[in-house]
Amino acid sequence: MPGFRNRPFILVAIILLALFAGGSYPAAAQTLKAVKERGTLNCGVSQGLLGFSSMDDKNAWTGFDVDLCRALAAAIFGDLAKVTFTPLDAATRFAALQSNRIDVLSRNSTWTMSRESSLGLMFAGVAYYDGQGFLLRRDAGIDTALQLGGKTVCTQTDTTSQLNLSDYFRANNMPLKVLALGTVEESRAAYDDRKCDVLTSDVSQLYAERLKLAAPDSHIILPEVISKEPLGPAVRQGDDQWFNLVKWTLYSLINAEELGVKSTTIDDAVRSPNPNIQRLVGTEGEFGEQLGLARDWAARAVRAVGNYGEMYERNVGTQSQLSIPRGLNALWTQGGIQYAPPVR
Ligand SMILES: N[C@@H](CCC(=O)N[C@@H](CS)C(=O)NCC(=O)O)C(=O)O
Repeated sequence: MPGFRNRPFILVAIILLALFAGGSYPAAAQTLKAVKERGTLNCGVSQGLLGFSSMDDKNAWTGFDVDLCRALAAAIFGDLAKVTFTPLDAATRFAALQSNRIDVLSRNSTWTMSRESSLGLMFAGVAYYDGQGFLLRRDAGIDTALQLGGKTVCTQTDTTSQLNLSDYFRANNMPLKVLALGTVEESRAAYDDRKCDVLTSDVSQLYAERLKLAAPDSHIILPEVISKEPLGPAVRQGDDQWFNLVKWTLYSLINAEELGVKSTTIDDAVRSPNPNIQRLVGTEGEFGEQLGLARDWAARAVRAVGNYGEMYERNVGTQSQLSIPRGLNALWTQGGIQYAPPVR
């Protein structure tokens, strides 16, 4: 029989298939398993950016990016404390993800095409819609970025800020002197020492840096926003389960705000007759199980850090020193563009 003559070939094919299925498929879904076995989530954050990730006076990490990781830890373990933070500079942040040093990067990082197409990473969503701006001394007498020609501008290496800066000056035919430094501390110190006239970065970061200057009120942020900086959590490519878990945890915080579910009302939400709320908090459906988590994964996340709006206001909004208006980060129902697909 012809089939019999082909037996060695079929056997080899079966062995190869078994190796492929056994070796490569499960390897792709290893992150959640590794995190659970380790008992802690490894989260990459910035080295110190007020409102996003910095140490408070009790030496605890605090901020918007930090809370996103605490929400993940709460969703996975039911315990917001099961997370280890690794502070990373702009240059080493993506390598830390590639080399498995961290499970997720939550560090004011902009979602761009090349970071996905050439670094083997994926952004799980937009946690904060930002854009690049300019900060300078009020007494410089400049009120539009188009008057910045010939000025020395401080920026940080290995960031989108550095690239957008040269694009903007070139597009507007303005001469530019750049002072690109390795850390945010160095940029601020150089600006403070008047080694540069202007500081450029994501606007949210300018708000944070201005507060650290000796007299914050003597510095202004110009009205121009010269780029799109959609900031969000990044993961490695090739682990769809983990990607989904990070993405839907972020979305669950945004959906919770839209549904009026807060950290303080989560226990009432569990008894809600609203099917949208029931699916979110796990009293209906098996959405948590499908992510590899407990049924009440989203309720755990909201109980730990609050919904998206609570997380925003506490860290960077009205209840914080930064007082950044919600702007684009308001929900789509409130004039912003934060919009999460439904839990269904
Ligand atoms: N969103 C931009 C900029 C990110 C960035 O690293 N900005 C600097 C400039 S303020 C920063 O946050 N540094 C914080 C740190 O070095 O810890 C990007 O993804 O490239």
